[in-house]
Amino acid sequence: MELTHLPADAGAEEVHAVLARDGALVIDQLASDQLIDEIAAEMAGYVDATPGGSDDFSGRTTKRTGALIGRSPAARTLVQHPVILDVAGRLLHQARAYQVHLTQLISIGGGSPGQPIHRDEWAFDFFPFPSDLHPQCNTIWAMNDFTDANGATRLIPGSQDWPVAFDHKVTESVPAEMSKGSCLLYTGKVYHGGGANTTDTTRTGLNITYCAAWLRQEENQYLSCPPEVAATLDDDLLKLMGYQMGSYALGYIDDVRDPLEAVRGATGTMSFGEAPQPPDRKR
Ligand SMILES: O=C(O)CCC(=O)C(=O)O
Ligand SMILES: [Fe+2]
Repeated sequence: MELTHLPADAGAEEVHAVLARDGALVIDQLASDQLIDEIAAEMAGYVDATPGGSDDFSGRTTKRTGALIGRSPAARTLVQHPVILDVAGRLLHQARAYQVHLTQLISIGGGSPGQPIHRDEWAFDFFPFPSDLHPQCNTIWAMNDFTDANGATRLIPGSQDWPVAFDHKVTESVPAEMSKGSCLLYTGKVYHGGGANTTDTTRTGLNITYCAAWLRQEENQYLSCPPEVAATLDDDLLKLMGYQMGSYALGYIDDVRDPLEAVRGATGTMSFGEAPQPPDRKR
């Protein structure tokens, strides 16, 4: 199955429908070159200082540079992209709230081998989520053109319902070739992996992922973004980072205060809010 591409003006309903059907799609040129260049400039020093990965899965010649919310004001625009958030809300609708899971520039160096084909939701300690329960919604924004040769992310569209298997072959997958500024969306269930980079230049993608707010985040947002920077962020972004209740009783501070009070000071709202209702899982 080929990967569907939608234009930048596609609405959240259409994007979500393709994502639910295929497990992945590309929205072409959703971000401007200028915004991508700003993020690259803000992150350049951090990328230079990032070592390669420590194992074959993360990639020994692949750099993973995180903490984008604290380090790159321009990246916050992508973290809060309204269509992406709308789509994430639709995919993760069974949870009361969702949150940022990780922010990471993935720089696959020239000559890097391909990453093993995997599911991102395996990060939750391989918990066997039901096939109709989505814990995670993912994006990779192309910081430069993604080609088959330079390590475009490879995916197996339609594989989101397949049984668990650790030996899928790269030959089963297709490359998410896309131009700079395009956004690959994929669920936590679809089989995929970073492609082999057979060129001598680096392929860079900005991986921004979201998960149900009752799960642990892959990138610890409270510790990755210094408190003095967090104090400058708007409430919506702070909530998205996890300064919100993850469910009726998840995430309060001390005397059952809303976690946003850790940044804003007393707001007078009790964190528990409404007593819990039996869940309507809408499965
Ligand atoms: O960099 C990519 O294209 C994909 C990386 C990936 O899938 C991962 O690290 O989980
Ligand atoms: Fe992945």
